[in-house]
Amino acid sequence: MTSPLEERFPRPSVMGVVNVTPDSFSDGGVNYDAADAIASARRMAADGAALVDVGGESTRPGSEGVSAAEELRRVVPVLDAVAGELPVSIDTAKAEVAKVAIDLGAKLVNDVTALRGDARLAEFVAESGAYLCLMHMRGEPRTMQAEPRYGDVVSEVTAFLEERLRFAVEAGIPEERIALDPGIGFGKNLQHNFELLRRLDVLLSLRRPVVIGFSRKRSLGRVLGDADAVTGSLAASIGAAVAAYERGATILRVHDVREHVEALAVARAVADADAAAAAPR
Ligand code: HH2
Repeated sequence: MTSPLEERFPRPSVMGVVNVTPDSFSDGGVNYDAADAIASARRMAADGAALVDVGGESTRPGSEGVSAAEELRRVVPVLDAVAGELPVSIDTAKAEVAKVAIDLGAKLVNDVTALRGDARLAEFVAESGAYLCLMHMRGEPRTMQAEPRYGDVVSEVTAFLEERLRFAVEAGIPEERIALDPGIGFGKNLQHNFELLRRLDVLLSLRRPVVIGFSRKRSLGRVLGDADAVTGSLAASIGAAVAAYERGATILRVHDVREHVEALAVARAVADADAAAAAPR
């Protein structure tokens, strides 16, 4: 029996991003070569990542997606080398890829389609005992940033994730193995992304650990005044991660692990001091 997700990944836990892709928005293909990806994964774990998120398909705005065969070609050598030795998650929507990854030792399936992409994925996660992250995305990567509109982004994202959580539990995945992610930048503009962080308490009312992936996303460049930014800086990413942690996020998905681990350790020390000061004497 796997321990509940919140015990295995206490607040704040850092998830390091290893994109084994030539075309990710955030890192320009630095980990496309398996040897580079393996070295990055090991460095991230040594720097304090609680999880290393390995992905073989970019979901950047405008991207088209790749076949399962191509995704496997990219991620298997990396998983082969590190998934038995480090805590690894697999960033995929494909049951076939998730299955191979878990057989090689991956502990969590990070599905940006929230079990809508592949009908077999829910059943497979249920059987395997893996942890699962369900993420909100409006539309699909190819079209999602074309003027996204919501009535109230926070309640719509929360209602969606509540429905997907119910679906997952009905498919046999224990609730205590599931985390929820509002999907920063997935069919959302700058205002939507910041509103989701500002009112994170609404998503937390579903009583599941929350994952936030704000690292390097374009809203962080745009909020600093660059209207055409396609990425955000490290400093801006850390600001967003600390703000997300302080509003209750559990797992922060980031590209620069050491810097985020250090910043979050300080934010955590402040929260601990707060809790100690509030405790009855
Ligand atoms: N963001 C990206 C990919 N996967 N998974 C979760 N749970 N949350 C996220 O916010 C998230 C995610 C996009 O970032 P990145 O992996 O750096 O880029 P790309 O999709 O272009 O590879």
